[in-house]
Amino acid sequence: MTSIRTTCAYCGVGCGITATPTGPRTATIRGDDAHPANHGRLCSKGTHLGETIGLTGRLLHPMIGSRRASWDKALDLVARRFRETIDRYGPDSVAFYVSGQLLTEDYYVANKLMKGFIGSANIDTNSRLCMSSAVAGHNRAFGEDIVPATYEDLEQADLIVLVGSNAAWCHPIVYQRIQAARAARGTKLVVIDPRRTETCEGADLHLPVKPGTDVALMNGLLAWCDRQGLTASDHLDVPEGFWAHIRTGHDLWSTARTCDVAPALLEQFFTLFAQTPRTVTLFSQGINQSIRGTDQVNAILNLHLATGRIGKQGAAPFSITGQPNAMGGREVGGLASTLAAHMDFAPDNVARVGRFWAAPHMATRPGLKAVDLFRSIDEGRVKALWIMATNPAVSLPDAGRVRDALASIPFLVVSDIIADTDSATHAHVRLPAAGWGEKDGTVTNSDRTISRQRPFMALPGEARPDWWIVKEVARRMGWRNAFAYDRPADIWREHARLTAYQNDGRRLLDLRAHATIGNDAYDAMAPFRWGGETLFADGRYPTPDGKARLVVTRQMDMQPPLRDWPMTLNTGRYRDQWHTMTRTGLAPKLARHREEPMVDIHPQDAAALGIVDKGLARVRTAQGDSLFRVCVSDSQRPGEIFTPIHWTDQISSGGRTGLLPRPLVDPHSGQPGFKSTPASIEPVAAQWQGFLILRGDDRVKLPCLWATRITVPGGALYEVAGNGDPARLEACLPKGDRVEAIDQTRGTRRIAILREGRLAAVLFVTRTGLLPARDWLIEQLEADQVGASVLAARGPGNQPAKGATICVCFDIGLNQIVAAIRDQQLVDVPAVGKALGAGTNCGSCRPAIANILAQTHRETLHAAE
Ligand SMILES: Nc1nc2c(c(=O)[nH]1)N[C@H]1C(S)=C(S)[C@@H](COP(=O)(O)OP(=O)(O)OC[C@H]3O[C@@H](n4cnc5c(=O)[nH]c(N)nc54)[C@H](O)[C@@H]3O)O[C@H]1N2
Ligand SMILES: Nc1nc2c(c(=O)[nH]1)N[C@H]1C(S)=C(S)[C@@H](COP(=O)(O)OP(=O)(O)OC[C@H]3O[C@@H](n4cnc5c(=O)[nH]c(N)nc54)[C@H](O)[C@@H]3O)O[C@H]1N2
Ligand code: SF4
Ligand SMILES: [Mo]
Repeated sequence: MTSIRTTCAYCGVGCGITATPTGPRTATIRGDDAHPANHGRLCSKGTHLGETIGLTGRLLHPMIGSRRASWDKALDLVARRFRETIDRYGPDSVAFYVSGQLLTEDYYVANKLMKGFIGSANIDTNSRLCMSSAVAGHNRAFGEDIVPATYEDLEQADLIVLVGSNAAWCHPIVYQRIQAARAARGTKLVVIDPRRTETCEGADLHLPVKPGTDVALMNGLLAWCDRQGLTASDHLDVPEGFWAHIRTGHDLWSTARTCDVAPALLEQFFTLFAQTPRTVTLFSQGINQSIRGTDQVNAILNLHLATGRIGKQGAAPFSITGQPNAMGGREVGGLASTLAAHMDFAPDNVARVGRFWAAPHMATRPGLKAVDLFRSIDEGRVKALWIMATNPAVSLPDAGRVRDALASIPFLVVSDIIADTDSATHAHVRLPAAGWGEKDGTVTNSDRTISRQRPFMALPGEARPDWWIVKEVARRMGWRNAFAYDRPADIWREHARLTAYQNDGRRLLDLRAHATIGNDAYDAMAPFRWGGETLFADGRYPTPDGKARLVVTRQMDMQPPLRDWPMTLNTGRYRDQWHTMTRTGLAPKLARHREEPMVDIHPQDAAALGIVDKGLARVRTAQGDSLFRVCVSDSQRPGEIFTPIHWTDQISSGGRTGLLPRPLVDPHSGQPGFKSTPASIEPVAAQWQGFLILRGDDRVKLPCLWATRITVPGGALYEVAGNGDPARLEACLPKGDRVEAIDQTRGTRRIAILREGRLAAVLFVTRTGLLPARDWLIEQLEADQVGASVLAARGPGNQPAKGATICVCFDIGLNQIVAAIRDQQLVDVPAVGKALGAGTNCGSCRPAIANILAQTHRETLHAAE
């Protein structure tokens, strides 16, 4: 079979992939050597994309309620209900909520329909939760939403600062490029994050700042540079009082106190920064997801502008984007606060875009931003909503209220690739979208590189591309000619023409070279970067006077912890899962790195509250509460806890992080402050613990306190815990020959269900005893001839348990790595690679291995003393 070049489905690094189909729904996935983002490398998620392209859980037909419907019926219904709602209540009574996981072409069509034809700007995107503070910050400073940096800058910089970014897990290939640059030329790396993440492993400095103090830090650093005579105002518009503000109260000691880091550590960072003009500062959600996110962004941009670290190779501020097409969405103007093609709602822009689209009903002002949008449903103002490629019932703050809103809205449409998501459950109409490997179009990555996503599989069932679905609804609403697209290339050309339309150099986003691209050239399009290599090299910015603008940013006062909510809840990502797990959750290999949603807590806090490692704890906030498995870890600061965003009602009875954050947003961007919510935490006792391994894809709801599901080869593993009689779990066991073993003294019960010599299920529960490792039992799902001896839970060789999976590619567990380090006296990551293979393929686990090495060596030393 021929190989197809495409782009990874996941993060904004935008790695090129070569996919070679090996059957109708299988493919070999490799990194594309020729792609400028990754030069052939892929992280653990990209490497294992092949495990997620089967049809498990797919939505394959349009559904009206719980009944299958034809496309005609479903599209007619959507068009009719939107039309009726608009006729009755006006254009602002309807809304779209879209996603950075749409392709640029999909996004363009949805944006055009809402803003030019329906006549409302009520189209917002999950990028509101992700990039909107960066967008607002760029607009304030540069006059346009421009990311000036490129990945090549990472190879030319002498200092790289990561602020609020766990790149080792979230942008792994960027992180590997940074590590390669360090190895090649000694580039220094500083990480600023309240948590000691794997990204900090091997960094030159880690500043564990108090959350929400990044403005103080950046202003303190700017004051330091100013005192050293390193600042200048060329090409800058400096607001009155800017320097007076920076020169007051931003001394090293005050800054150290505000940020709660040691003055000596801060001084080391400031000195290094001052000495190193070629600096790239990468920032991500630790900066954006704050109720002062936009000011935090501008504090970073101020620093780079005023110290001349911009417009030069190896010196730039670098907002790294989350989703594969977060940037493409910004380019078409898919946020409620932007219009189209990097234009805002200024009257001449509205007129210009209106002319270009020949639009009958132009929106003239910004629409509702995500959090307000869902609140407006509650208030009865938005009555029809269409959600595409996002799962707000999980991912919005105060998600409990969002679910209520979704359950109450008069008309809800969801376009997704998966049939049952927490959001789709409430839909009146579900539309089956084409997924990765089937869809066709373009994406823009973090460094402005536009790449093609190309199909290498046929559309399954009746799935259709998102652009097709939207244009069919638009045509049924009466706008046939304006939405007469036959293929993505038609849309791409129109988008390119709009970026160039009456532009006259005012907007840097200008794709005029693509305005007349042929269909074949579009198909063959190689990755290219718009805007050139070193933006702003000439010192000119897309503002009216051509100058960049410094913005006065003030550190907000930090409130002391509240009596009822003494902890601060921080939320974020795991290395091997993607958001709400609708896709990564299908891959057995990706499941084993973190099998359950955990709350990380500092040992002091755990001890004070009676919380134990691997026990259960309930996290509460004013919005809601959820259960988590406990991970006691000194990588947390005291008083701060961390939970992952990935788990949903579909796979777990707890771990629902989305229920917890407050719906407070940044005043400029509307981005929620996901990274810090006042919270409390308490231990939860369970009388018994256990696990259930089930053959097949089916999902069961287990009647107990704690149940979380992961996919394993051939079936699923549920971890369970509860109170009362565990026997009620047995009702969930499939039929078959039952064997069981009971140990009364420990309260242990082991049950296996066998069918035709194969394992259908095993259930182990215990009140006081230990549970065996799951690995061997899981392997038995794929074995022939399983007998009653399966209850022993181990094979003849008595292999030791592997422990949590560290290296996904070679399936190597923590215990194996520790044993090898001890037995073979391994000293570094390459040595572990040589001994076990671990870390020698995708490399995502190399920071973890470095961490294990350091810890094992510390423990060995300790034991020797
Ligand atoms: N594995 C994986 N990778 C992903 C994703 C995924 O779901 N899984 N999602 C993608 C998407 S859409 C996004 S947006 C990116 C997000 O990528 P990141 O932003 O790197 O990831 P997060 O885990 O959300 O948060 C980053 C860090 O911010 C820190 N932080 C919290 N508060 C503060 C603060 O006040 N100051 C500072 N300086 N730091 C703080 C947190 O402790 C956390 O370690 O990842 C992308 N890549
Ligand atoms: N507490 C907390 N909450 C957060 C964050 C945080 O750090 N903390 N981070 C926020 C951020 S940065 C982000 S980006 C969001 C992400 O949150 P979401 O966007 O809600 O998460 P996903 O799971 O990526 O949802 C994508 C959905 O689209 C579907 N899908 C995949 N491909 C396609 C396609 O081609 N077409 C269609 N129509 N559907 C498709 C998937 O099955 C899935 O249901 O979460 C935000 N929420
Ligand atoms: S870093 Fe990983 S998830 Fe991100 S684009 Fe590359 S392979 Fe995909
Ligand atoms: Mo994101």
